[in-house]
Amino acid sequence: MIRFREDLGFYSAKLRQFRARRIDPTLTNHPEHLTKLRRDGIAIVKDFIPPDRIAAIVDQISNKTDLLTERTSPGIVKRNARFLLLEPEQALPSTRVFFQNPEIRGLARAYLSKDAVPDRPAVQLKADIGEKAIVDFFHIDEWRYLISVFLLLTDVGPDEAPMVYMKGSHRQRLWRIPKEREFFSYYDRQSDGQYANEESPYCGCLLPTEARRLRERHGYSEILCTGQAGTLIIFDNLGLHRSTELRANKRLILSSYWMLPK
Ligand SMILES: O=C(O)CCC(=O)C(=O)O
Repeated sequence: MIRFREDLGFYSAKLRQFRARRIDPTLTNHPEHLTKLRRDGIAIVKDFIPPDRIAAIVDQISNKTDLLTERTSPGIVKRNARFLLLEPEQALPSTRVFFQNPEIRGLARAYLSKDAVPDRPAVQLKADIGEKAIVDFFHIDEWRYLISVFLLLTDVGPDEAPMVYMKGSHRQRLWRIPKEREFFSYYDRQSDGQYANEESPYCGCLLPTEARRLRERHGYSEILCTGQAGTLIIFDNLGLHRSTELRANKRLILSSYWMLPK
């Protein structure tokens, strides 16, 4: 009985999301990025922000925070093998070129809805070589429509912890229903962003064998999200993706989610 009520809750919440989503290509000046996002679940845009602006952001991160050194400032948390500086915009005005970017806003709204809103802006640093995380397993992030936008602030090659994305895996397929259903009951984030319980971080994760079978069955291909500083990566979090461990240097990015209003 409880299970049935939960199922009903999940399916009606999904239906509400489905109704609220409106893809509208007129909201973006970059239909080519929207086409990729819709087709592959991911779009990577080289040279999105010029080098002088990237240098200004990195300078401000070094001068106004201790993210790159001691990492003791309030607002810095460690999660999934990375340090996050949450809500950075006020302390780091140079980041507005990303967080207030009209092209990103247009693309996010074109993909989700004209009412889509940004969420959880952060500076993210991966600095611990060889550290592993649960999100190194292929996973989806949500049951609701959600996209992530990353701006690379350092060059990210194969050794600098590039994300891996399974192109095409954001599409509606039966395999995702139990995964999304799992999120609906488990993945209740508290207001401070912490996970609701010890099991929640595993929600949405696949074992490597399951991921391989899905890739083969559906013909998904993997893309390694490398790029130079200034590259923009925008992806659908309902598609399968995973982080990789840092093998050299560091990876510094700005990140933000976009979602339908709650
Ligand atoms: O940071 C990454 O490389 C992967 C991010 C990820 O797995 C996520 O946002 O869920």
